[in-house]
Amino acid sequence: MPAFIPTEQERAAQQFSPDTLFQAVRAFNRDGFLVMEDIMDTSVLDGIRDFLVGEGDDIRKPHKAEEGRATGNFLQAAPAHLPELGSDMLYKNPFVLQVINAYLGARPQFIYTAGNNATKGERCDRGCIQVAAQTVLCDFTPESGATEVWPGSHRFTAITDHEEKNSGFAMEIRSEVVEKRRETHPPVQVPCRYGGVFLRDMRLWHAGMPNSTHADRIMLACGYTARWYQCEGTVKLPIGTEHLYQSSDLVEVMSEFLPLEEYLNMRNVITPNQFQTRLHLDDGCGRRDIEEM
Ligand SMILES: O=C(O)CCC(=O)C(=O)O
Repeated sequence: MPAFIPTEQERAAQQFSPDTLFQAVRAFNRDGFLVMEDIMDTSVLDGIRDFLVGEGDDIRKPHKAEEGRATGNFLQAAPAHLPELGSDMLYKNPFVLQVINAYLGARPQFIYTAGNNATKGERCDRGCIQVAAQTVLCDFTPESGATEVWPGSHRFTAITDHEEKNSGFAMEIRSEVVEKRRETHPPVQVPCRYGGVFLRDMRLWHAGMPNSTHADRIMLACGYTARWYQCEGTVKLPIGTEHLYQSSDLVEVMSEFLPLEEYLNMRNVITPNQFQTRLHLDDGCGRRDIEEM
């Protein structure tokens, strides 16, 4: 599916036209993912990228238990403790918020930030559960480990398709279900240019893929949920940055401001309540901790 790229008029208005929005929302509903390119000036990302690449050299040695120890993949979130780098620009991109408001309903809640650095190696974490807006910090190609997705899988997947595998990090889709789907709707790796944003319905089957280049492949995700979903997750941020993370007509920031040291300890961690809802759902997935899944 080709990327959505704003026209000159849309860029000037910082909004897609109703026609483009219709096509974007239709494609997102159908496929479960959407790529938008040229929706921001990449110079706002250069400083964040350089910081993360440098920091990656220190992180990649002592891997955390839940991550790809054998593979080189690790979580690495936006540096909100260095506000001069502009991480706050990620959650308030007007094109992203416009599409997500149309897809999830008015004034979604911003409930987490995270990021993945795929260096050389294999990893796989097909999972299900909201919308992740992944800003890509280099050109994503099959060689550099562009995310694999299974188009349309968000429309039928259920908790019963999942099982716990060795990684213990997240549930994976049962192999027999995956192989059956492959026969008719095989997966694709989604290319996206530096500074583009890849939206993913979080029910969509997806996998991190090996990066065969020698350069880090980093994406930074902002997670949004529909208001009615009543998600328990909060965005962990350092005290002192409150003025940068304000709610608006387009988004409610579910923030939790922490002392610097606590923020730094939490920054690259996925917390158990991040995706959990207060709803009581019949299939049990609402109350299930990610650790149990
Ligand atoms: O980093 C990627 O390509 C995939 C991201 C992912 O698997 C996730 O955020 O759950």
